Amino acid sequence: MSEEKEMSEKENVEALAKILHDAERVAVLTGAGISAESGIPTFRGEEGLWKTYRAEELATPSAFHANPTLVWEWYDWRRGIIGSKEPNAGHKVLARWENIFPEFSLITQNIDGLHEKAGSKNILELHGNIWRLRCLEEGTIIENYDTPLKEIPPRCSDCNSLLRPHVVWFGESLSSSVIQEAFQSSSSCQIMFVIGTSAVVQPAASLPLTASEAGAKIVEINPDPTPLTSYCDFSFRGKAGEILPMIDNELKRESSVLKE
Ligand code: BJW
Repeated sequence: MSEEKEMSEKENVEALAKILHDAERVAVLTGAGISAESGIPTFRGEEGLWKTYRAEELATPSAFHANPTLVWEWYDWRRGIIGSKEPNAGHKVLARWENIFPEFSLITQNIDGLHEKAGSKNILELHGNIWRLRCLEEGTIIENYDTPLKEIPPRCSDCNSLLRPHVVWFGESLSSSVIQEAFQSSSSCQIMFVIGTSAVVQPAASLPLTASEAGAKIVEINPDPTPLTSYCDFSFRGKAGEILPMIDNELKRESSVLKE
């Protein structure tokens, strides 16, 4: 990293920490990138899950209808990876922030459960959770942490119908209460962090635009630019597990200086 870039990143961190110190309403939208440093593959990009598997073969209701075993094999494989991983420094900073801002909203597109594992309590999981299974017939939802699953495809213990992952596939609606709450937090926050998402999947990608239109400052943390970058007040080109602790350390420093 050149000295010039290092300086400007440091200055950006300092400027952001000053704003954050006075903030009362903070919202965060995370995507697969925040879990990349924990060892969980992202979806798109060079190492993305969909370089090997085509989305339309696996993450749609019609794919599941056509071949539930194939889809479940993919989820079983992912559950095996996710189950062995731990939250990283980025997840941990966000868990801490829940306790320091008067209003803090953590909105995630991730289904891996790592925010919860890091200690975050109030999480809006837009796309569901890989550790929950839903009965196709009765709609009942169960938690299941087996890796590997005992049977593929798994079946409901009550009615023997197929269980499906309790996640949101392309063409499916998100939970209306969850997405409503996410838009509400986005439209009322003063600062919104957008971390580790390619910002191409709707309606999640519209949340930062809503925040920006309502006057919030937008902070992006991502090694690569995204369609949102031009709307951002702060763009950190780097890894969430490195940038978030830098911001958090500066925020702690700012708070201790002001207390003296
Ligand atoms: C790092 C890093 C590090 C790496 N630190 N960063 C309006 C317009 C156009 C289309 C639509 C629209 N409304 C709805 C649609 C259709 C569709 C859609 O958006 N399609 C687009 C692709 C065009 N949306 C839907 O179908 C949604 N349903 C819906 O809206 O219902 C109503 C409706 C339906 C149909 C038509 C109209 C209305 C549902 C979307 C469900 C998405 N589901 C998935 C799978 C979940 C289950 C599973 O995991 O198996 O969710 S798809 C997949 O993408 C997953 C993710 O949550 C989601 C977003 O991906 P994410 O998190 O951004 O990951 P990546 O890999 O894309 O990006 C990672 C980023 O991290 C990169 O930028 C890296 O650079 C970065 N990174 N390392 C920080 N260390």
